[in-house]
Amino acid sequence: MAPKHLITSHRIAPPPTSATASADATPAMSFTITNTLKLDAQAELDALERSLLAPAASIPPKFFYDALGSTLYNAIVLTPEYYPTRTEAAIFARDRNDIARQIGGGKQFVDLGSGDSVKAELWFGGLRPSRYVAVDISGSALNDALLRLAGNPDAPELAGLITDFSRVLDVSPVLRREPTLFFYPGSSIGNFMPDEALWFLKQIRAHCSTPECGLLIGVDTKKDHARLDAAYDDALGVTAAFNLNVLRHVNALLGTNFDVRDWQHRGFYNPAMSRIEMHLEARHATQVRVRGHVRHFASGERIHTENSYKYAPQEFSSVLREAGFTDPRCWQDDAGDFSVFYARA
Ligand code: AVI
Repeated sequence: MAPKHLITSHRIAPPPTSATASADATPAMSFTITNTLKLDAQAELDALERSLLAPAASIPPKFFYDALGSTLYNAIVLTPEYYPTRTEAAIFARDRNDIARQIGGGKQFVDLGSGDSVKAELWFGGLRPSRYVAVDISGSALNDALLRLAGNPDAPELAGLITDFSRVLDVSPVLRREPTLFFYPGSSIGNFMPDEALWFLKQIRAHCSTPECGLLIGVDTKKDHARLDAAYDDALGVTAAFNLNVLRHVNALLGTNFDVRDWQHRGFYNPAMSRIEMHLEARHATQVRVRGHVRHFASGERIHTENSYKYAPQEFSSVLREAGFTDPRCWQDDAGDFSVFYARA
């Protein structure tokens, strides 16, 4: 049980459904948000400093997502080149009934990285979850999403957990020991190194308290290299802006003096590693103040900002089995550009 001060409760009345309905006519809905985010800000900044001063400089991808970075990410998914989000949505739309039959109705629905909860909400009709648990690092996104869902008369019981599961996944403070569907769409599993991805899946499996529990997950596939390159280096330069914006965010957090104009975006598929790599490359020799240090960058030197691993369907089925899941089922679009898996505990 989380300490009391980490829990906030909301009790709201959904908006009237017609001009004549009054708030009294509709039952109030309430939800609880638990916060276990032990964000040690100083330790995070110390680690960021070390990664910038390392011989092979890097910036962890979580620093992409300040307000502008999140807006740019929402724009990336609209570019013609970035196929994963719309392809996953098309698979869900086409195969929703079949997938829902495999999962079975009435389960607790745990949404890992819930964001605006829009993807999850589309499953409420077919799955009739017993309750919906939104899990996200952003308290404001989670609060906004649950307030919106509380106005949906078809929404199940609602709960939220603010936590950073990129290191350790612990949803036990909000989980009930009952059949549970874990939902991890969007191919974010690809942003983990393969050993971390396996560890993350094992942690989900460890939260499965009954054999009726399972995982529904979206995974990007290997494909033509030119298409992969284009998806992470779009013609409009949206992904470039998203990548470069991390320097502005780091300046704000750490007081560094990166000049965005000194850097250029590099995003390409590395077939030997089965991953997209994103880097920021110095356009010319430059130096940057990092707290009390000066970091010299040679012309062409790179800062590694993200990996996005791609998995063939058979490969990812094996990873799911290795993590302790059974009977993985896979749905793909006709071109095989994206995979959706459901695997039972
Ligand atoms: C969040 N994640 C699944 C995206 C991806 O495709 O790896 C992040 C991204 N980076 C650049 N474009 C999209």
